[in-house]
Amino acid sequence: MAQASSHREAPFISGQPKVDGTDLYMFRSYEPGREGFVTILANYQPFQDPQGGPNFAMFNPDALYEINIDNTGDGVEDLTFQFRFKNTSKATALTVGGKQVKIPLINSGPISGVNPASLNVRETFTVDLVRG
Ligand SMILES: [Ca+2]
Repeated sequence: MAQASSHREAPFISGQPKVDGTDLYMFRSYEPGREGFVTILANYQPFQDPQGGPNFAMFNPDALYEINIDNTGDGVEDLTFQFRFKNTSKATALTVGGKQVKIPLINSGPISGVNPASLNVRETFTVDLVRG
C-alpha cells in the first residue's frame, strides 16, 4: 500500500493550506564523506508564488508537522521528525499621518540576510526526533 500527500484535491485539506503537505523528496547524499546520509525535503502550502507577497506563506504555529520514516519495510514508522513553528512579531510600526501604526505585514521592506530590521515577523522552529 502506498500513501501520498494531496495536491489540493482532497476537500478537507484544501481548507487548511498551511498544513497541506504537497511533496516529499528523499535522496541519498552524493557529497564526499556523506554517503551514509539521506536528505529529506517536504513541501507544504501549495501554489505559493515568490511574487505572492507582501504576506508570504508561513507555517501554522498551532500545527504539528510530522515526517514519518519506515526504515524496516514493515509499513510502520520507526523515526518521526516533529516540527513545531513559532512566529514572533516585532510589532513594527510606521509613522502614518503623524501616528505610529503597527503594520500587519511580515516585512516592512526588502529582506536580506538573517533577521534584518525590515523583518516584522520572525519564524523559528524546533525539530524533535521520536524513535519507535
Ligand atoms: Ca518500520
